[in-house]
Amino acid sequence: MEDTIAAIATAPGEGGIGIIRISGESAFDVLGRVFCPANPAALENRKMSYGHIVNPQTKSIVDEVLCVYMKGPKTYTTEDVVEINCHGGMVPLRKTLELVLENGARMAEPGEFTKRAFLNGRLDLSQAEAVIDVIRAKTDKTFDVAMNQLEGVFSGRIKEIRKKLVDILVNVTVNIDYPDEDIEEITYEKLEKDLMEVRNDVESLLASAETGKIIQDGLSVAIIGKPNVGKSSLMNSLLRESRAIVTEIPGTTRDTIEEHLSVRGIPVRLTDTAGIRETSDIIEQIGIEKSKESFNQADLVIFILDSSKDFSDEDREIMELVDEEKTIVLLNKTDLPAKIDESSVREMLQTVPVIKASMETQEGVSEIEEKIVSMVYDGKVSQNNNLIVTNVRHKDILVKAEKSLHDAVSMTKMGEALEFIEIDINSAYESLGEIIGETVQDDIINEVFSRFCLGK
Ligand SMILES: Nc1nc2c(ncn2[C@@H]2O[C@H](COP(=O)(O)OP(=O)(O)OP(=O)(O)O)[C@@H](O)[C@H]2O)c(=O)[nH]1
Ligand SMILES: [Mg+2]
Repeated sequence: MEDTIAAIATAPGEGGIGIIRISGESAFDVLGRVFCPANPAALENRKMSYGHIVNPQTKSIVDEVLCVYMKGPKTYTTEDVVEINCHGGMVPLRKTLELVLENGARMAEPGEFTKRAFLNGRLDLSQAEAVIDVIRAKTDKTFDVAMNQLEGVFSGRIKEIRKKLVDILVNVTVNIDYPDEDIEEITYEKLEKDLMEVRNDVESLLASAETGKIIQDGLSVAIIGKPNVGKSSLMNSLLRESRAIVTEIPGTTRDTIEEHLSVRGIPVRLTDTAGIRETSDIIEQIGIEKSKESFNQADLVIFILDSSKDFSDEDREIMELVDEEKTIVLLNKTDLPAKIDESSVREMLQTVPVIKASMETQEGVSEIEEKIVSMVYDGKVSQNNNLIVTNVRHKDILVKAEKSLHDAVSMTKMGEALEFIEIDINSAYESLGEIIGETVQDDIINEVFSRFCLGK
């Protein structure tokens, strides 16, 4: 039997209301000890009731509240759950929680409510993991993918793949154990075909993992270029607000500026940097060092050139630093008479995309956004697909399963004994079970829930 746990379920700080959640067998008893309903007869399952939290020893009123009691098993944890809506300040919440803890509940650990939902079978492990992703989602896309996982679409796919593996395993095992019986004899051609199908399923999930990582963690984008080309202007355009100082004086931005934004649902960490040039100014020098650091670390670099000026040595020096794989060149200030065009860029950089832009007229801004989006989806994953592997734990397991399937296929091709092939098929099956928590160890479960916040 599980003990009864309690925690503040709302975010710390001030708010209209703050909620204390209690879950466990004695949740209702605990409530009964500290809650005085205005109308005791109205205290019903799943109905809000109004009243006061009262200290049973001193009889003093702690807070004026609304409470709801939800009888299990159709609750978040599947246990009996109570929620007390207090005034949303730290003092009423802390005092009420203290009283609840003195009257039969213990403090919940981070993620313990969701852990119970998992242990009691209401959510599988990947659904439980999605809860925290839903809470932390910063953009619509991240949220959609997490919701999809919470709803069980991802687990459903894993279960389908495991079902195929079970069918194969049954067939293999029967042929190992009763080779002389009158059963359908397994052919290596059929086995190979079946295994390949499962392997393709696993591979197509894995193919989404790179996109998934960006959807989860965000794409880091650095804007670089020599002074005065319009880097800060681009940052402001992408943010649609005047965040960075823009002046006609070269060297305006002296420190890197980082902002978070959503580009069509993709979380982006955007860094505006100090213009790179030779300078004796010590502050600017440090800023330039930081610029170089941030463009080394960025997933995508937007390198801006001023198209109204001739190429300078400064432009050339930066060009030499550029990694073509992750760079977009922006020819800015196209509203002014042109001194350089795409062909000038091509002399040094053959393969990078070049976009013509003007921060004065906003030309090219949406093209940059499209470029960012297409880099993230990269032809492997379609934009409206929400079945995407975003969790590193899942990805590692899929890699492991893919390896076992690869080995099983190779052995089948070589006509090895079924006993050996069975071992690999079985280990792929077991690995995939770790994703949904069917074959998972306690320490992994504990690690998963330790990432959660208190009260969830
Ligand atoms: N005509 C024109 N002017 C622009 C354009 N983009 C930026 N500017 C102007 O160019 C000047 C420099 O712009 P910033 O955005 O501050 O340039 P920066 O690259 O951040 O400069 P530093 O911070 O000094 O490295 C400002 O006066 C801008 O108004 C453009 O597309 N067309
Ligand atoms: Mg600037």
